Order: sequence, then C-alpha cells, then structure tokens
Amino acid sequence: MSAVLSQPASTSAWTVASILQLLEKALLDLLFQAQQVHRDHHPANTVQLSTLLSIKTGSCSEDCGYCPQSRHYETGVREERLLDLEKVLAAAKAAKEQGAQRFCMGAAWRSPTERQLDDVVEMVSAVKSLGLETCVTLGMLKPGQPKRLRDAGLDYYNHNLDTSPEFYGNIITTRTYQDRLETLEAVRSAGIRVCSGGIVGLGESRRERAGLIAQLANLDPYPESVPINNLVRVEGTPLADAPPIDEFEFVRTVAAARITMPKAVLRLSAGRAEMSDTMQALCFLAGANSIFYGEELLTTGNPQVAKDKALLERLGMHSL
Ligand code: SAM
Ligand code: DTB
Ligand code: SF4
Repeated sequence: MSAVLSQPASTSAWTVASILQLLEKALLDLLFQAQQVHRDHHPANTVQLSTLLSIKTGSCSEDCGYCPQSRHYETGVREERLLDLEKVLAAAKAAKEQGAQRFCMGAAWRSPTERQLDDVVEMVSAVKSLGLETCVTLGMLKPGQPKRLRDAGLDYYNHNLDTSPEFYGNIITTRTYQDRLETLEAVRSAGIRVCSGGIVGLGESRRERAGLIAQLANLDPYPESVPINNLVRVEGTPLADAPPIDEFEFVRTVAAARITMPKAVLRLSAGRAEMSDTMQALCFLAGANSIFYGEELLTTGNPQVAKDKALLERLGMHSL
C-alpha cells in the first residue's frame, strides 16, 4: 500500500516536491485519498452551482495567451460596453430560477476605474438583494476598491494565479505574478472571500502544475473557492493549437487541489463542454464540488442546463 501523504503541520507549507509526489501517485490511490479528504470536509454527492455573466466583453488591454477577449489577438470577439443594470438583473433572476446559488460577473478589464466600479457596485447590491451569493472578476484592484465592493455586499472576488510563477511569463507579459498576489491580498484584507485558481493545458509541465497548487495552497488562508479551468482553445489566440492535456493528468490536478485545500469549494470550470460525462464524474470523484452552470461562460460555451441537470441526476448528485 502506498503511504498516504497528509497536509504538513500548519507551521510548514506544502512544497512543490510534496505536491509533485501526490501527482505521481497511482491514479486510484490518489482518487481514493482525494475522495476521503473530500468527505471529511464536505457533504458527499453535492455540488455548488455558479452562473457566469460577462458584464463587459472584449478589447482587453492584457495579453493573456489563452484569452479570446485580449485585444492583442484576432478572435472575432466583439467589444461590448458595460451592460445595463436591468440586463444584469434579468440574467441573475434567470440564474436563480434555474437553481444557481452564486452569480459571478466578469469584466474584460486590466483594472476598473472608479467610475466603472460605481456601476459594478450597483450591480453587486442589486444581485445580492435577490438572495444570490455575489462574485465579481474585474482584474487588478486599486487601494480602496475592495472595501467599496465589500460594502456593496460582495461575497467573493475571483482573481486567478493561473499557473506557476516560473511558467507565468510564457503566457502573460502585461501584468506580473506579484501584481496578482497583491490583488488577492487586498481582497482578503477587505474581508471579501477569495476565489482563485488556475488554468491547465497551457503547455505547462506536471512540476509547474504542482507549482500552481503550491502557490494557492500556501496562501494564508488558502482561497475559499478554487476554479480549475481546462484551456478552451480559441482560434486566433497563441494557444489555439496547444495539445490538449491528458485527461488523467487533469483529474490528478483536481485531486491534488482537493487534498491540499480540503475545505475549499473546488470548481470544475472552463472546458466542461469538451469533457465527456465520464470525465466529469472522475473529476467529482477527485473532489470537484462545483460547476459553472448556464449555457455560456464569458465568450465560450458551457453545457446546456438541461444536460447538466440530467448528468447530476444520473450521478445521484444534487445541488447545495
Ligand atoms: N479580466 C479579469 C482577469 O483576468 O483578471 C477577469 C476575467 S478572466 C477571463 C478570468 C479567468 O478566466 C482567467 O484568469 C483564466 O483562468 C480563465 N480563462 C480565460 N480564458 C480562458 C480559456 N480560453 N480557457 C480556459 N480558461 C480561460
Ligand atoms: C474562472 O476561473 N473561469 C471563468 C471565471 N473564472 C471568470 C472564466 C472562464 C472563461 C473561459 C473563456 C471564455 O468563455 O471567454
Ligand atoms: Fe483580459 Fe482577463 Fe482575458 Fe487577461 S484573462 S486578456 S485580463 S479578460
């Protein structure tokens, strides 16, 4: 029987080497361990549902190599101005009726201006008053901005570390890893819960995936919400022809995130539309307990609501 790796004492951190050891385990040992950790910290067979809405689409100044919304690449995504409050509220109401618990609003910004934040603050309090949890992802935040969002009733701020510090420069040059860590710190200090995860399938190595997980798991405290995105390869982006990540390698990444961040809500995020039902079931076995729910992510597709309902039903899973 292989040794079970457990979380080091709270004084020491997860090392990249210890996470790499997890990723190298026999798949079934890893899945078994991850599901045990999952059941120690979460109700079995449950899934949290978040619905996404792009409130400001396209023409982003950043050069994230995976992103269809960057103005550096010709992807056919058209710029749209910030949505009106009524449109946002209508989408939030529809999400609630479909059974979503959280409504996440995303903007293709490097960082919001104060005036843009005025509008987002209104959206957050209006969505919150529908009885939904609120999340926004607006890029980097300046001092004072997290507090404004918290005062409006924001529950979560999403800002991903995306990949390991070593691999990061191959994918994004217009903002640094340190910029991202500082935004997360500012959000945390304002008392907003942190949603931060990454994206795999960028051509990173297993060690670099371990590096991403180490960064997330060693945040003190680690994020309450951790999205794991599988690259959606979009024509026109530099990563359009990246070879897809091996499916078991993806599942291993989910399992390692579960073991190292036991209490986090772990979201099987972008890339589900390209995954089989069997693959998604394996990800749930590995400890994923959340999905994006609704026909669209930001600019790319997500499974139909009816399809997801049927999948959860077939797996005997239910929403929180
Ligand atoms: N503009 C904001 C920012 O980047 O800080 C927020 C929105 S951005 C689209 C949020 C995350 O979506 C990225 O950090 C990345 O992990 C994920 N993402 C973007 N494009 C993706 C793609 N093609 N496939 C998978 N995930 C993607
Ligand atoms: C996250 O980690 N994934 C979501 C959300 N946070 C904002 C975004 C996925 C975007 C996928 C590509 C698109 O639809 O544009
Ligand atoms: Fe802009 Fe966010 Fe896309 Fe990067 S991931 S190009 S910051 S929208």
